[in-house]
Amino acid sequence: MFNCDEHAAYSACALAFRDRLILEWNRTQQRQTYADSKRLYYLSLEFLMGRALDNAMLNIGQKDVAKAGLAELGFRIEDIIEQEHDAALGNGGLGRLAACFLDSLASLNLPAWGYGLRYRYGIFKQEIIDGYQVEVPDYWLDFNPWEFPRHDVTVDIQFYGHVNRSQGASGKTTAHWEGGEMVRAVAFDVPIPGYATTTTNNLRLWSSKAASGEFDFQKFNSGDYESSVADQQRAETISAVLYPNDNLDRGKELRLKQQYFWVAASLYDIVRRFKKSKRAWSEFPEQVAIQLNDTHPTLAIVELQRILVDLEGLEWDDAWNIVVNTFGYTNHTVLPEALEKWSVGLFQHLLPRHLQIIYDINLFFLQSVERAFPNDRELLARVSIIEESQPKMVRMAFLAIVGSHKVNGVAELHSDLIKTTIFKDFVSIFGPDKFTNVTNGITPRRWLHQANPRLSDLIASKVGGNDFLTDLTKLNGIELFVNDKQFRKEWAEIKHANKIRLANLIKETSGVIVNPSSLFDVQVKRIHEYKRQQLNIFGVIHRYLTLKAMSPEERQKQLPRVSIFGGKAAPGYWMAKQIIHLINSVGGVVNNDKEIGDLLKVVFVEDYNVSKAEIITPASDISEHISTAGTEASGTSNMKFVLNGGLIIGTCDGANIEITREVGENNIFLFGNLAEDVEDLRHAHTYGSHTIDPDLAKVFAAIEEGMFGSTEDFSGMITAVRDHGDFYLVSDDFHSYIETQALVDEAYRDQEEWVTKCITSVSRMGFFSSDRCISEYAEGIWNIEPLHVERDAGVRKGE
Ligand code: GLS
Repeated sequence: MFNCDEHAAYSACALAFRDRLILEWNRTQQRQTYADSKRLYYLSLEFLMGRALDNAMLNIGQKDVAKAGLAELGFRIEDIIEQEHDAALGNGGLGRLAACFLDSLASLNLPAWGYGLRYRYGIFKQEIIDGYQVEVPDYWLDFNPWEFPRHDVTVDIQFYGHVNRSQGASGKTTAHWEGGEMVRAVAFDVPIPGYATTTTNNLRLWSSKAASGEFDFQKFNSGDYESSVADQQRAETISAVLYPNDNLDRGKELRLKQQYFWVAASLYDIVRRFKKSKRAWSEFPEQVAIQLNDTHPTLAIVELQRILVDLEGLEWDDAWNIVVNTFGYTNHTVLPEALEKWSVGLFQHLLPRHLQIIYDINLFFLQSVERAFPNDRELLARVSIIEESQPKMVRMAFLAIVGSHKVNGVAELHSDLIKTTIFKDFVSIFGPDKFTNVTNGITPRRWLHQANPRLSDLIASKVGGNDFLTDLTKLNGIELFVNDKQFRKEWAEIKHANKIRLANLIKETSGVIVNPSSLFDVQVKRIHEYKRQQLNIFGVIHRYLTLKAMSPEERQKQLPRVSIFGGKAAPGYWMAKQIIHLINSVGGVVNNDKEIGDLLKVVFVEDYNVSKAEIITPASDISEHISTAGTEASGTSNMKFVLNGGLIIGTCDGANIEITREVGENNIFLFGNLAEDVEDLRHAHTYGSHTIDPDLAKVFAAIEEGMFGSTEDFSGMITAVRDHGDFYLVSDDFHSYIETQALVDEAYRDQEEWVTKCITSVSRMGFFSSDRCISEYAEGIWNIEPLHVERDAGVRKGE
């Protein structure tokens, strides 16, 4: 008999759903073209989508049917879902936000496309070998039923070359970008189904290949085998790999090539679509909104100006008006090491015409500043798009601000910080209205309904069905049941079952056995000094030393805790890799200490990704969002954890602040110094005396005595705090962190009160839906409206 294994069953199931998606995708595109209303284009170098099948089944509303069908064939749907490889075209929060936005855009019936790159290799797979991170390539395209190659949609993209000028009959000079080399962009379309709607939007990912055809037969035939494929390989390199850095710009030429390749192909596509409407160019911003997800796509501003002026013959000022009214820019970080700058020399070489246009944009901008603020040369130097350094650099964030009509941060504190620090001068120049805040959100479909189906069902049973999934403010309906015994019992049972599910994953992947009745303390996110996993692991060591110093009787009174870590370090980020190594080394000692037993376990979950987040998030009791105040722009996993009935220990940073405002101060464990004090503390570290917290000093002593293996391995982490100015304020916040962790223990002992806190918090999380967030963008920045869908009944605009 034909052997249908789990992978074959997955393929069959995926292909069946994909058929359905493609039908709706076609209808949606037809509807949008027919309605001819304004569209949003979301340009992002990262889309961290995760798996598609479960999401497609749930959004279409046919998961039960699939489950029954698979069961008839002898399969469990969970096993089939697990066959799918994560689409991991992103590093962390920024890429996952883009994925949540696509879900909301479709669910809200908004006419929108995503544009990105189809990397052959997504974010690397992380293996932990002897406690160290090892990176393994993520070749995810072996079988991907969720993309449609569009060999009919290609664009040739130019690089290098030189600029000539010619004078037309009218006397007007035109620039011509000539020579250089061409690379072909091929479109791959990924359908994005909305929840409980037939709207299926498009995510278009570009793949690179040689423009000159497959490979050079002439060279091949004359025996020059290697160079016959060299062109092809060089072209394919552009979309080969995702840069694995989060919050870090390394200024590599290939990265700039990726950026131009992607924005040029996307703009060509967008302009081609607009031109079909035969409207006047002045109407472009009424038809097209383009959102820049961070500065990565900023070249789109320059490219559109080039298209309008060089290719379409518009006057500079008319073109620039169109450009500015089309673009919006979202800033996702204030960290200086993440703010993109490209050397003028590299620009000159790779994109000579674009550099000229940037110079002109800068000239006109500085002239306008000079008019408004005469004789302030320092201001001109500070805001110039060109940094007069050695070498000269193009400041991409400044270019993005000057070329956009709105600039937004991603949480209130962050939006305030950009206005008062890195972009302060631009607020004086453009006025405060250009700068706004749109606090991030998450899609409750994936992050509650899909990841935590039992909790989602329990909530639905109390708030009158699944409508809360499209209007998350309806969650407040469960506050009425906070004292309902049966409801509370089911609530606690669900959390426990989720913890058992995670305990099983931990056992399978790391061999460590954890007790699901312990307090599960989770910190999963990219490993970064500013996110302070080092503070967490130092705290864990402090706990271990404290337990060891206790009498056995006293020890037995302590609350058992499992400290769970997960996250990738950028391959070149040495300190982050040291942190991973320390966590694993501490685990190796603590987990095998018979005296300690279940009182403390330390686990590092290998290869943290979206699918693992779907298991980890619903299982946490407390999660850690403990960045140095003022460094984490928003954070989004903080929202996911609270939505899934876990509490937070965190600093007054990013969206933690708004979460506190919503859930109430009694339902969150805040600690540490405030953003406004950070600068003074850093200054004091450098210029005053810097004493280390005594409890932290004991932790350092234990590490230096070799309690967790070779001390050399961890010396960098210690000296960063003790000798190199403690930039991330680990010592300053240590005491407050330890004390607050003790409060967490105390609170968890009172399970009745704990459950009350959790239910109350969930009921107040409505604000953090990405639907709210996208609606704010749609109204305040994009000016787009939903296209209401009634199957087979045409289109209603507006409402
Ligand atoms: C980030 C920020 O670091 C996060 O705080 C934020 O939640 C996310 C989405 O806005 O963007 N910026 C970045 O470069 N990577 C991120 O995750």
